[in-house]
Amino acid sequence: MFNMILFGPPGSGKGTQSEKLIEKYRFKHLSTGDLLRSEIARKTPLGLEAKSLMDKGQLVPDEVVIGMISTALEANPGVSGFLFDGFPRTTAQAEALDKLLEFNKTEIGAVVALLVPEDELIARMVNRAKTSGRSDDADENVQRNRLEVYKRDTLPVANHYRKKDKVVELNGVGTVDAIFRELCSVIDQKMRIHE
Ligand code: B4P
Repeated sequence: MFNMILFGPPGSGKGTQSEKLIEKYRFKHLSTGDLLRSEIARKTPLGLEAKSLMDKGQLVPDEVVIGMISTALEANPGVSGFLFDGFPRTTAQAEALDKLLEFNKTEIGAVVALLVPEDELIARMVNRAKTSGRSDDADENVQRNRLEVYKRDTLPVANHYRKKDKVVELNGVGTVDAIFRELCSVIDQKMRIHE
């Protein structure tokens, strides 16, 4: 079993690349952003709480997302690997994930971080707002807040995995296909080591 985390700031292309990776490697895709948006679409109590936080560019509480991931892991026994997209976003989430995986006698094989400059991130989110219908994309103040939250709460997650020697950094600027090729070459190499 090979599990990986696609790491990067909001708008860095995690969702975009995940779609291509799951097709090629048949990972089970676990995107906390997608799981939360599905709760919002179904107007569940969790979704209503999450929406008000996401619309301000804030993170949803750790216990909520950890609970969602724990349920998803239990619901998918026997898969060849998980691709975590947008999770973990805090050190507490990373520690909880490590424990959940250890309990299931597995671990994270690689953390691939997409590096994209801030101006490019804002430009992409402004562009995504035209078609995504996502209320958290519509306002530049919210986008800036998401980047601040990322620097404060999420960047430390990279250090958590750096200490375990799991992080590979990739340039996230370029065509989607060129970035995908680079990603595949890192994953193939990590999978060979993991075998
Ligand atoms: P997410 O759904 O994770 O989304 P994201 O970080 O905004 O975007 P992503 O990196 O996936 O970018 P995409 O491929 O779309 O989070 C949304 C919110 O949910 C968070 O702010 C938070 O409130 C909440 N949340 C989620 N997980 C949580 C957690 N674990 N804990 C707490 N709260 C959580 O790419 C962006 C745009 O760029 C797209 O338009 C795309 O077409 C374009 N693009 C992609 N690659 C490109 C390239 N190479 N060149 C040019 N454009 C590109």
